[in-house]
Amino acid sequence: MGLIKYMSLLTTCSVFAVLISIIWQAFISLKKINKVITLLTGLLAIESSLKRPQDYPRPKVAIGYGACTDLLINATDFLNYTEKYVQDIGPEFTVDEINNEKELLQTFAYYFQNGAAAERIMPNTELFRKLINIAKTRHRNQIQWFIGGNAPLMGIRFFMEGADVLLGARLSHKLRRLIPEEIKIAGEEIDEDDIHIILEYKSGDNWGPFTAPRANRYIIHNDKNNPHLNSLEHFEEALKEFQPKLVVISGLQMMDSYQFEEGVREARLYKVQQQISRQPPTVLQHFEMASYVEIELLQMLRKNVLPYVDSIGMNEQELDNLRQVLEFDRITLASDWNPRIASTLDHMREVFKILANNYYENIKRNGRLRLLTRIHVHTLAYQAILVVKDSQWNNTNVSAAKAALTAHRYVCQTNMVNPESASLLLDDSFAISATKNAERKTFSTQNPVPCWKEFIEVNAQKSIEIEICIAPVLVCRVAKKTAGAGDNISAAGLSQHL
Ligand SMILES: *[C@@H]1O[C@H](CO)[C@@H](O)[C@H](O)[C@H]1NC(C)=O
Ligand SMILES: *[C@@H]1O[C@H](CO)[C@@H](O)[C@H](O)[C@H]1NC(C)=O
Ligand SMILES: *[C@@H]1O[C@H](CO)[C@@H](O)[C@H](O)[C@H]1NC(C)=O
Ligand SMILES: *[C@@H]1O[C@H](CO)[C@@H](O)[C@H](O)[C@H]1NC(C)=O
Ligand SMILES: CC(=O)N[C@H]1CO[C@H](CO)[C@@H](O)[C@@H]1O
Repeated sequence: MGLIKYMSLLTTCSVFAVLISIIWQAFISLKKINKVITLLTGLLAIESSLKRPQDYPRPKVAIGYGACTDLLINATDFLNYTEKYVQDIGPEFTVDEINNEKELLQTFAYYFQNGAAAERIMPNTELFRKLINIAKTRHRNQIQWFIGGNAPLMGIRFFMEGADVLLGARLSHKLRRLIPEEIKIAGEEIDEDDIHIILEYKSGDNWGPFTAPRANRYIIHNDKNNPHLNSLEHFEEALKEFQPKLVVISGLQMMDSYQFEEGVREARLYKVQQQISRQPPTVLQHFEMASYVEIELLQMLRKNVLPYVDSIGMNEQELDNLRQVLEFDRITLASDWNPRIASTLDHMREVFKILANNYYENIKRNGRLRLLTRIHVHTLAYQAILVVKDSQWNNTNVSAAKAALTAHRYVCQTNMVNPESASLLLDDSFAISATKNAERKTFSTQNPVPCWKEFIEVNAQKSIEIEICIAPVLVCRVAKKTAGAGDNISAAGLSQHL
């Protein structure tokens, strides 16, 4: 009897334990959803706080260079995992261009396991065509075609946010039809667009022994038009008449060295420099970074582009790469896919400091240089925007909130943000620097986008006051699309300043 009683007590206890654990779990997930709803409400309120009068003029935005067709495909289904190729790729692994299947699988394996966004050239046209054929036949029902290229994607986003847009690109008739009629095009019509193969994966997707830590994409291209910036001259002509408020420079990552004879690439970039340095000071200029892998090209950008722009936009990988180029003259391939806010901010300060110092050292000799006054870094978990105080960039808080909401809307491919399809990767508070005893800021109900001011010492004589805003991203749980997200996010953020 005693034993049975004891057993039934035990059963009762375990039933209780299970019940309590279920209630506890429900409580925890309710708390999480509550937090998401609170932040979402706050972000939406900030997004809609920017009220413009009815007669507010449509801001004019001009964007160069290039366009392409994106072929989207499921990466893990498409690429056949092949052990003998993928073995022994260490952390120091590098391949600049992809010439054969082995290099394709190796580079993919490398970025996939790091969850790092990447873009690589495949000079081997035969292999590139073969891959497109395999996609079109074996994966016929699975592939999707989209308009691609940084410039058109940003352009359409600006248009959707109420801007008048001029796009510098050569397009086929087919691709032109995918762009709103109202967007003006500077560039000739061409017969065939360049194609980019976008290999997409979700967080948790498996490929051989590897698992992706986050959703991302790996892009391969074999461009014939874009590397030469063929629309540059048309764009230049059109700019004079258009008189934009903002010029956006993007797509320069397509300028892979193998496409050019000695010196030709440098000459093209010098033309870009002339184009942007001739704009009147009232015209704002933004440069959109990308996945650059060639140190020579980055050095040319450092000379010809970065000193002439007011603003730069990039993701966490590109920030780390840019910082290493500026600081140590070397590139990094994959870096942390989910960096802490503190370290991202420190890297942004370093980039700002180096570029601002360059400005003050050289402005006497070259009056066309511009002080960088805005840096926008988008990561999976948050948006960080740094602006110089009293520069032309205002509404930084709205810009950060808008960028954060756009990140969710884009990756989930929905306009309505559903709290249940979102998760937060951030804690309630964060340190504003990785240095010891750094101040902490909090994401609160009253203030979901913390902003603050601080001084950055550029050199012994010069200290500049800046403002930083951080907006949390309600990370889309089931990513539908990541290619092009950065363009939508950057343009959405910029549009709020205009
Ligand atoms: C955004 O920042 C501006 C300037 O600091 C401030 O006046 C405004 O109230 C902020 N907007 C919101 C919604 O917090
Ligand atoms: C993957 O393997 C299949 C079967 O061997 C083959 O038909 C296909 O072309 C391969 N795919 C790629 C991208 O090489
Ligand atoms: C690709 O397909 C596999 C199943 O074949 C699936 O598990 C994975 O989630 C898919 N990835 C994407 C990005 O659709
Ligand atoms: C933004 O700044 C510009 C230039 O300083 C100013 O003319 C404009 O009124 C400001 N806009 C808002 C919404 O504060
Ligand atoms: C969610 C979202 O805003 N997506 C847009 C991103 O930009 C492309 C074109 O540039 C639009 O088609 C999407 O609707």
